[in-house]
Amino acid sequence: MNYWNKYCECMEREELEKLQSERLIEAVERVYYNVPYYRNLMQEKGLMPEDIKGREDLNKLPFTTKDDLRENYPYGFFAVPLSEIVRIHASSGTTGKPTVVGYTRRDISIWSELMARTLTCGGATKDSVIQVAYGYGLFTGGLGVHYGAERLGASVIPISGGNTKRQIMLMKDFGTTVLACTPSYALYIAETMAEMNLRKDDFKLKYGILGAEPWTEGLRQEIEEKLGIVAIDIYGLSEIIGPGVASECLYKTGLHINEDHFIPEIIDPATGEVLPDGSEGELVFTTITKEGIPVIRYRTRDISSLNYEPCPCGRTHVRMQKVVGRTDDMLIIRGVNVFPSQIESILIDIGETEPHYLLVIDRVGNMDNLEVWVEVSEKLFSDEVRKLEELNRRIAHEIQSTLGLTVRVKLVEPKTIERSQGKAVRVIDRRK
Ligand code: DLL
Repeated sequence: MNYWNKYCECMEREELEKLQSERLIEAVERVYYNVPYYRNLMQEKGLMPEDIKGREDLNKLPFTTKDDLRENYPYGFFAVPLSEIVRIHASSGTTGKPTVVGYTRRDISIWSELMARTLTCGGATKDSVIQVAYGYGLFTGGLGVHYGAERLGASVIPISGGNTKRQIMLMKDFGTTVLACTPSYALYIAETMAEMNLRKDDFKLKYGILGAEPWTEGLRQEIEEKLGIVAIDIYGLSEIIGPGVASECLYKTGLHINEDHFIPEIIDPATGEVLPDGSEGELVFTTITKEGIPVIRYRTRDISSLNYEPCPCGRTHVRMQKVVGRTDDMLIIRGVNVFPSQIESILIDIGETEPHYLLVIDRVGNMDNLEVWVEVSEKLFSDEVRKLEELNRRIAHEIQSTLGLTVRVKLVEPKTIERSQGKAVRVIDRRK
């Protein structure tokens, strides 16, 4: 069994929990003195940093939500001056504004370390040739894996997502052994290979380091079979660090959370109550070493459970069950996080449509496809085709430039979209 940092990854639980407590105390001090948002909230609750004596006091602290981050857009949660921040990433928010996260030099170094662990956990070594086909840019996937792969000492191909045929040609010519991308893109790559009359034996691929979206065991088997690889699930979110929060080992029985940096909890999403080990609920994380944007009890909205049983791989860090769903309406389409409300505000801004829309998501040849149906007025519908085409293009273009997602827009006649008696049904997800 390969470890990147055996000492940290296989630490006795007692020692690990002691370390978590020490780090939590420091983190609480850091946010109290440097982030007015947390200081105010703690003062309102009559809490001083000294009241937190260890991880057993975690549940005295308030939760943080994506909305809290958004309301303090862009830098309200930063705990250091901007001059200490060396990198900024962002992820989708529920409205037009993204959630912004900043990293100090030390944060980047820890992130690289955690990604080197993640890659090693999933079978990569310094001899690997790692093709990073996660998107580079504000999304944390590309650069997160990139820095980890360099820290590991592997050979990194920073190709980013897209351009699939060229991707495949380079994968073959460069002798890529590890593919890092979303599971849906891995499958798309496999299909494109088949269309190009290439067989899996034409490649040197061994492992897939896949994540950023939910995927089933069935999809894993298909990817493993079609690409001839071992496919590993990795999990993370921008607000916590990006990828590098948790990853499967080669036993594939849950994802080890990097507990020396993040303390996980499972809560009842309705009441906020902490649930006993093994229960399914909403995953919550507290970052205990982050400097740029430390977060306390961040509600991920992801549903999972925690398993503290020892893992045959020897790592002692708790395993989270593969994410089974979300408590909110966030959709993940080809790895891009999308809230229906974002599309709604784009449509409202454009203003030439009726306020009735429907998002239809399907998996066409294993690629997620989003079709946006929008009703237009009777008048517009009877107007020239050219006008409709122009509107269609504008909506698709606005969505592409705001969300970075290519969608198909279908303008429909008034009253085409079924009206609901209760809550509006805005999404039909046919992927399930
Ligand atoms: O998706 C970070 C990441 C990049 C993870 C590359 C893994 C690989 P965000 O864009 O902030 O960050 O999206 C975070 O994506 O709350 C989950 O809902 C979902 N998600 C991420 N990984 C998984 C996974 C990155 N392995 C949101 N399984 C999270 C299921 C996942 N859902």
